Amino acid sequence: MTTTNKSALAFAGVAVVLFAAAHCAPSAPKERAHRGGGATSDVAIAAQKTYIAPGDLDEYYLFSSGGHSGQMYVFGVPSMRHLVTIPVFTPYPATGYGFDDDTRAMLAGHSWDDVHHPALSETAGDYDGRWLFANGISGRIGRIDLRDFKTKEIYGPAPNVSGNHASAFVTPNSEYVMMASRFSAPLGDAAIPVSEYATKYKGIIAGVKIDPKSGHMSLGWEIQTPPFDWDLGDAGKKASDGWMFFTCYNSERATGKLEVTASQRDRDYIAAVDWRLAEKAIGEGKGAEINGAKVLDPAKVPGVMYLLPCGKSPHGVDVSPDGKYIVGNGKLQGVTTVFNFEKIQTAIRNKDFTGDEDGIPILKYESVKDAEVPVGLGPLHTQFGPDGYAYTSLFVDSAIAKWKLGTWEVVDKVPMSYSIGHLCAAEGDTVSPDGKYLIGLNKLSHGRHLSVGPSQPESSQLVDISGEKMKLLYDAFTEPEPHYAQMIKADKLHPIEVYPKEENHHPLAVWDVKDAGLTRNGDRVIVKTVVVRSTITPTQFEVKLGDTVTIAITNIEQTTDELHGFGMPGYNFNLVIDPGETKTVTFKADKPGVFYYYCTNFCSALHQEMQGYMIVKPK
Ligand code: RUQ
Ligand code: CUA
Repeated sequence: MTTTNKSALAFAGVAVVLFAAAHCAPSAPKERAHRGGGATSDVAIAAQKTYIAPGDLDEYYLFSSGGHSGQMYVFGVPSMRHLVTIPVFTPYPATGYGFDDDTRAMLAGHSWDDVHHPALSETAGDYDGRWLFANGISGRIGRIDLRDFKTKEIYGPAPNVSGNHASAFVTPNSEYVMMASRFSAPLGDAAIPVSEYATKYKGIIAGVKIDPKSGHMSLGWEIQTPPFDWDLGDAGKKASDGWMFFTCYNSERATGKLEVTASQRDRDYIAAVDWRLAEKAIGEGKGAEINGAKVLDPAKVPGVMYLLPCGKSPHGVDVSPDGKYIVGNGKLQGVTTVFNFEKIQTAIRNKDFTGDEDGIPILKYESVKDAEVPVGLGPLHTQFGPDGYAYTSLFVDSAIAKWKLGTWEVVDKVPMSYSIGHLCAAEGDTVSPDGKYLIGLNKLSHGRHLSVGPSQPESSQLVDISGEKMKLLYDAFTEPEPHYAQMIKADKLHPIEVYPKEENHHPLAVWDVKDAGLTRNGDRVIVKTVVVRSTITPTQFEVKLGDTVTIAITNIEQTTDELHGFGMPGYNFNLVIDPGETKTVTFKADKPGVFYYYCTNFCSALHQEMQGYMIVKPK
């Protein structure tokens, strides 16, 4: 199908109308409060399916991106209860994140980012429960350790990657976590005017290498591209292992009002990148050094990158569990386009090209596509079930379509309230999806909850996909602003209960209150501190104005959830120290006076008594 400009604009018009409709939809909280019915009604069945009795546990963890909150939200599924918030790019006083020396250094002065796509680490294409990666638009990737649900590393900003939206996507054995730039920019620091965008601005696709033992991230390779806006990505798996796919819009290389200027062409592209070849080419020294990164020019590395034409400004690209199909979601169309990996390989072998973009061959559309599936208007993202079914979110139709791989038949639709973006099926982007549950991550929630003023919460809707027909089970709400989420079987994770004392090798740790206290070396002061129910030792200490003070706090508890805080409002910090953990905070004592500190985490009946004073003596 070719979509003309007119019909695309018409679809965009429909989107506007639907948005308006959603906003005007009368909310009827009274009626809603009274609906219900007998024990066999749909509502009762849905209630039973989502009800987790007190003390019982959920079957899945849902890791949901927190958008521009810079955090990740963790839910239990099917209850949809919010379990915890994991700060990644944003200071979070509730857990002391961004206040102690280590996490403050990790944030490096940044106080926010925009997280869209979580990526669980994989082994053989399946979630392995080790790490969770999260992209930051600023060109960073955060790594959360699922042993303790804490952010352990922030990589970046990666050189040359401008606007890291198409990220974080991991390869099937967590060899790489991928990045790509949404806002092309001149490479190097040249302030080249936007009028030279089409020729002087470049996009970048980057592979960040993951150390298989430690999870440590380091830049692997970069590929420069024409100034397209790279949007989403997915790694090939099984049949297509070794390849990476990225969608783009703005193949027009336009600037200004992209809404108009970047919607002129009937087709944009999905890039197919042979990441093993990229790795090899960098190893052979084929990259040019730009801003400290080795960057490949795909025109000079034949075979590293191809372009598949895909309907107008495609959004999500998703690879089927067997790796045979690459599904491009053409957000301004009524279809998703399914490409066949084998046909792509044949077309590459036969040089079945229709042209090139800056030396990158364009494969012939008719030779590589298998189907255009009429899913409905505004397809954005696709997830998979265990039984050959695919589920595509439809932003404009505000629905999820269920369709069959191979026969391309659309078999069911369920409405979403309202305007769904991403969707997430249980392990739905692995080589072995679970089915069972699907969550629609909606952009609007208007009228489906108690009003909280002009800014409405974000809405996630739980859908039962265990049967032939999809069934809406539950509405859940959260803070801004989930984009993508991933759902992993709960029994794949084994979080620790405490930090074992034997594993604490912190040089400033003290495990006995007798060893707590202050040591001075010139104007460097170290205060070794012990927190345990219900005293902070020392209960007071004195420093001099101008001293550089490090308070090193060890929580010597070995009981789960016995956290202690160390808050000092006068110097604007709050630390939270988990059982067995040592944290430090370093600051310049630049204000004289008496400053109280106290435990911020309720820990015992004598929690209120956990307090002390720092005296800063004027010179
Ligand atoms: S995007 S609504 Cu930022 Cu993942 Cu598709
Ligand atoms: Cu320790 Cu409250």
